[in-house]
Amino acid sequence: MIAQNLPLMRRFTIVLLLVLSSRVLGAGVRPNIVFVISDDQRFDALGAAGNEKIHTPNLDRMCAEGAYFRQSTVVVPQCSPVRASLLTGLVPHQNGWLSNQYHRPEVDGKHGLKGPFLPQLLSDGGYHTVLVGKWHLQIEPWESGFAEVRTWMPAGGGPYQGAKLAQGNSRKTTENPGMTNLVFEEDAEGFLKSAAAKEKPFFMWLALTAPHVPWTPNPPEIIKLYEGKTSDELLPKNFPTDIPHHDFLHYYEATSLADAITGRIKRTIKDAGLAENTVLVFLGDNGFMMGQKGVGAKGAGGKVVPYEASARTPLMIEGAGVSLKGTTDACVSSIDLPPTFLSLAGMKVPEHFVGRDLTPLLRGEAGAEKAFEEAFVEFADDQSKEFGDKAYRQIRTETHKLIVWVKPDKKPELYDVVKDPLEDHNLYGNEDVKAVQDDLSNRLSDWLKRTKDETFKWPR
Ligand SMILES: [Ca+2]
Repeated sequence: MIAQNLPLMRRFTIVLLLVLSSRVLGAGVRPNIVFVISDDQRFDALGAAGNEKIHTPNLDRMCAEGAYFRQSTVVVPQCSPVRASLLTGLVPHQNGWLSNQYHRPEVDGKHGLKGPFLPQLLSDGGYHTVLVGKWHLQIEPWESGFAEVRTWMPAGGGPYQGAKLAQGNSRKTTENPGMTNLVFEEDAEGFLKSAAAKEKPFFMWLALTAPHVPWTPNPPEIIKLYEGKTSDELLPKNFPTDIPHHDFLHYYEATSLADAITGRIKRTIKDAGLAENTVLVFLGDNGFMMGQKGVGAKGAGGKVVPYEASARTPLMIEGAGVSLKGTTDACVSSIDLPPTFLSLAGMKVPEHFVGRDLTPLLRGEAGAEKAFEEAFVEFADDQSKEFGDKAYRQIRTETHKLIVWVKPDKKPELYDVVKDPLEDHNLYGNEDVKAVQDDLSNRLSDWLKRTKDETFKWPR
């Protein structure tokens, strides 16, 4: 406490110094967290990933000024289950929300999914929790701990203009004439500029629908970026030129829209005077195959599979307290974000959360990357008609991945993701990679034991 008998100016100076020093040292200051989720953005739909044909200047700047996790994978490459995993801190085989199509009966329905949920924990810990954008879950946002539900989309997708959107604590939707992602942006910026953003630390979950199909229409300044280009001219590095592929022109437009929005969100954070105490996180919720390995050359089904373009997505973190700048090869996962957010908020991480706290990495602590030598991916829905036969578990390191299919008659797959980025050569069973295979197999088995995966046995 500051002594009451000090002259007023002196007391004021001491208070000012205390505030300043706590901000500089990060001690006791709990940062705001702005979490932007893009939809179906593959890892290489990003300039910083070596794609010279796409325009993502704002995300590229995040990769340079913040921490860019270029090896990052999502724990399940599909929209709804990855969101459920972010809410619960648990992977699908633990929380039961296995896919868009199938949830275990005991967790199905509006009140099925069990907490404690990340927003609830943050809210209980003194954070103001705000949702804007795509939701794609059956549980109500306000029942999972969002104190302020702004403009949101209960469904998993919709048109880029004239989408049916809800407002506040109701699922009732009305057609919004605006461009969907710009409506979300404006609403998110409305919050950032509001007095509420300065009252106490906040957590904002901003989920865009870009670049999920239908990819158009887009604003004129976005269309202009690719004027005169054709989809064939826009294939990313390594993409095979001799296979049917989806429409890269409009996929890139939609990705550039997500990029432009993220850039403006960042500027709004700055203009609102929040930059000094805000962490900005950008995550792609899953990738999109665009035709690779015969998956997703048409329509909306380019994900779920365990391959790089589906399971590997952009992840960048920058802002208050993040001293790690530039690219890291740490094998982090989307499931590491719930514990990381709680840790940033100075809160205890529940023991049952299976992700790892990224904050030692973000602070640039020596040796922190040792805890990130591997990441796990799964598609645990072995029940649905649409995807049931595609269920798998996967372990991925910086150099290799092992995929084990739930169906016992499907041969496991082992790839050297550095030498064989398109995963064309299955090395499983080759004598010269036996040591790698055994090591990955043991680590996968340990993970399944640790996460009590009762529905899948490995080795078998
Ligand atoms: Ca998605």
